[in-house]
Amino acid sequence: MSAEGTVPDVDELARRLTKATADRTSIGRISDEAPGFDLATSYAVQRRLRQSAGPQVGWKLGLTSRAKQVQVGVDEPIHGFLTGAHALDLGQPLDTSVLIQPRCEPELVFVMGSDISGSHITAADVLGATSGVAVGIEVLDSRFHDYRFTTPDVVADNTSAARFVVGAPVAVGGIDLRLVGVVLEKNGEVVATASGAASMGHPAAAVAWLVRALAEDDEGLRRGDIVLSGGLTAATPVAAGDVVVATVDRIGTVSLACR
Ligand code: 0L1
Ligand code: MG
Repeated sequence: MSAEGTVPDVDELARRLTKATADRTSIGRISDEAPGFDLATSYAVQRRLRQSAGPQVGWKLGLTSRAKQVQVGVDEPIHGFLTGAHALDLGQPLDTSVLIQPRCEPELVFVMGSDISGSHITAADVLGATSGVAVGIEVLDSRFHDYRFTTPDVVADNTSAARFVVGAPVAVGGIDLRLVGVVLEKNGEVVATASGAASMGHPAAAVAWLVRALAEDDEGLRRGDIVLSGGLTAATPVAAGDVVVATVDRIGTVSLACR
């Protein structure tokens, strides 16, 4: 970055975030150095990270629930990408030693059964294009000190994405995703609860928001993509030895052991 307040260099910022991940060392907010750092530039940084991130397996929404927005002090939804390197298999432990400050949150995960794109997509369209919905646990790991960031900071940091695990998908027909109960447990204790409506009123509405946002870049969802539709509760910090369990009524249960 050149002088204070000037538009940051996209390549330099992508390098800085990549290094923070590799070094397992958090960094200061970009927005503190460059008040002119805006959302368009931050999504450009994220696109640069995506170019070198390996095969993409899907997308994620962030900050779609009030609980999440309050936790990090950012009050608008954002989106990021997921690659195979982010994925943990069922039963695979989370290696916390390669992360900076991991947190876990429960997600409803959409598995797309057909391509969907466009700037007028609704929740009903999303449900029609969905082959199944699963319970997921997302592991976040902000590359910024203490999860302190503005919207452009966290967008550039690919919405704090680090790892995720997804359970077996079930067909959505007949299940009102607004009403499903969500329980997040850590080491046998309930740490947070929610219902599906926590994510923008309906998790499919959150995915529709994503599709409309992607349309601005002439992108969309493809058959087989998975979409993390947004953390339904505040995220809980985890360390080696912890076991996190996410349960969603009528959808299933997923657990994640941390070592
Ligand atoms: O997936 C999310 O909701 C996280 C978005 C980024 C905010 C955070 O790190 O909690
Ligand atoms: Mg999330």
